Formats: sequence, structure tokens, C-alpha cells
Amino acid sequence: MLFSQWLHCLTGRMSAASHRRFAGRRGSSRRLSPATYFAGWSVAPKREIACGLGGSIERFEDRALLVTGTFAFSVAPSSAAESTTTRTVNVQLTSSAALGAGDTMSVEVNLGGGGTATGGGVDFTYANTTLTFTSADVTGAGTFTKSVDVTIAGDQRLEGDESVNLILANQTASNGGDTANIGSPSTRAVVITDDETGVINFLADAAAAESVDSTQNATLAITGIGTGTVGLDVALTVAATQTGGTATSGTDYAAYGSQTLTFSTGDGTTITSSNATLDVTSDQRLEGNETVNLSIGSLSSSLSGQVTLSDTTHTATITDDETGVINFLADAAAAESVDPTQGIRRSWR
Ligand SMILES: [Ca+2]
Ligand SMILES: [Ca+2]
Ligand SMILES: [Ca+2]
Ligand SMILES: [Ca+2]
Repeated sequence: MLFSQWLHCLTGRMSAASHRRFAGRRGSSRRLSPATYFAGWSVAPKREIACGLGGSIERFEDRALLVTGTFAFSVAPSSAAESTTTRTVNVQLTSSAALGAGDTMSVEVNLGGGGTATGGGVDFTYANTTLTFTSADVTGAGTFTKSVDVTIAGDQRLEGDESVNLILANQTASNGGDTANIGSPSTRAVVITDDETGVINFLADAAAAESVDSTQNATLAITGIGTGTVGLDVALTVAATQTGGTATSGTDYAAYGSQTLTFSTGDGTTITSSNATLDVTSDQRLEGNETVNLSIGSLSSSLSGQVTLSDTTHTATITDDETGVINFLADAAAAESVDPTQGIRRSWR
């Protein structure tokens, strides 16, 4: 071993961190003094020198360049069906050079705000994770990938697509001469695609007595492929509109116009709407049964892609509650010269 090499090793052992810092700066045209630097180090960008003193061996890495690393999410799509067990999200580190032996760069992959899915195992499970790239991972200039997993919880809730937002934060470089950055994209939304569906039907055609107001609701039948309690997590509405019939609006019933049928959140495979009332006018007119035709449409919800309308027309019958009895008038007598008025016609004249 040359004296200059031994001297360098000694210097490095006394202040390894300082050496590495100076060596890194050499990439920006700052050179070490001849006493602590020998010419061969300036050639190879990464090399290890062994030196011994008193039987011990230490290694010092020659690092000709600062390493700059930039973390970002990969740009691959991040949607996953609710039935998927896990969704893997990749994080890339783009490095300008290999990390020095023993050096690391790390970044936290944390839950960000604004996601619509519920954690804690309801819609998903995720724990903030630190990804650490070592010198064994980053072996040169280039892009290197590690990943985190979001565990998705399948359910039987009709709820719409939901999102989990991940963010990159708190990047670090173990070597003070290296630089870790966060680039773009630094956020990633994982969309959990809901796999429940629903079908809305009007209730069966209904008949109600003229003296009774009647509800004209619809039902939402939910089906899915998950497990657990079935139900609706997002309220939705449809419009029910009067479209005809033999009854007279404003006379036989209060103008129905267009009413909103609301399906409120709740549990159950079938959810019944509310708020639709046919306000029947009780009169004293003998008129026979009459009808009011309704139709439903205008589904208004974020669930519009999952819910379909079926049996969209409906007839409500108003059952007349007047009755009549026809009787001959009382027996009558009339002079032969006068026509009777009781509906008895002379058959002779
Ligand atoms: Ca869910
Ligand atoms: Ca669901
Ligand atoms: Ca009437
Ligand atoms: Ca009547």
C-alpha cells in the first residue's frame, strides 16, 4: 500500500462522514487537497479502497458525484374492483447515480385527505408506510420501483365508487451529500370500483278508496357479489310524474305534478322510497273508479351507472265510494186525463 493511500485511509477513518461529503462535492468541481486525495479516485465514479492499520480493515467508498433522487408515483391506473383483495401502488425513485454503499433514500407513503372511502377495514385498510431504497436497490442511474398495498374490503353496500388518496412525504437521504426530492405525481388516488347494482321498480299497481290518500312509491332491489350486510349507503332519488289517466287532476286528486321519490340510506336488499303521495279528493259524486297514471325517471345520483329503472309506468286507481240505488217512485195514481210522472207510461191513449 502506498503511503499516500494509507494516509488517505487514516484521514478517512478519522472523519468518514467528512470525507464522503468532500468526495461528493468533487462532482461540482471542488477537489480535495493532495494530502487527502490520490489521483486514481477521480477516474472511477464508484470504487472501494481497502486499507489496514493495526490489523483492522475499513472500506471507504469513492463517490465522484452527488446522488440526486426523485420520488414519484408511477402513472399506471390505480382503480380496482371492490372484489379485489389488494391494490398495489408503485413508487419510483429516479436516481442520478448509484447510491453509495450503505446509503439509503426513503420516502413516506401516507394517507392523504379528500378520499371518499372509509378506512379501518370498512372500505379499505392501509397503514402509512416508509419505503427505503438501499444501495443494493439503486445500483446506478435510472428508475427503481417499490410498492405499497392498499387492502380493499369487499362488501354488499351499494355505495358508488370511492377513492383512497395516497401522498408522498418526508423524503430523506441518509448521506448528507445526497439529495432526495419529491417529484410528480406526488399524489395517487386509488379508486375502489363498487360492484353492487340496483333495480328500481314501481310498486304494484295500487287501488285506494276515494277517501284515502295513497302512497305511490317504488322499490330499489340491491344485488351484489360481496359478503356482509346488504344495504344502501348513498341516498338517491327518482322523479315520479303524472302522465295521464281518467281521473281529473285538481278535481279527483290534488295536482300530482312531479314528485321526488327518495331512497334513504339503510340496510336491506330492498329499499322502499318515500315522499310520493297521491292526495285523493273525497267527493260525493257517483262517478265510477278512475285512474292516475304515473311514470318514473330522472335518476339523480352518483350511482346512476349502477342503478337501472324498470317497470317505469304505474297506474293508481281511485275507487269511487259513492253508491246508488235505483227505485221506482212510490206507486202513484193519476186521473185518466193526466199522464203520470212516475215513469209509468201509458200504454194506451
Ligand atoms: Ca365499500
Ligand atoms: Ca360496495
Ligand atoms: Ca271523484
Ligand atoms: Ca266519488
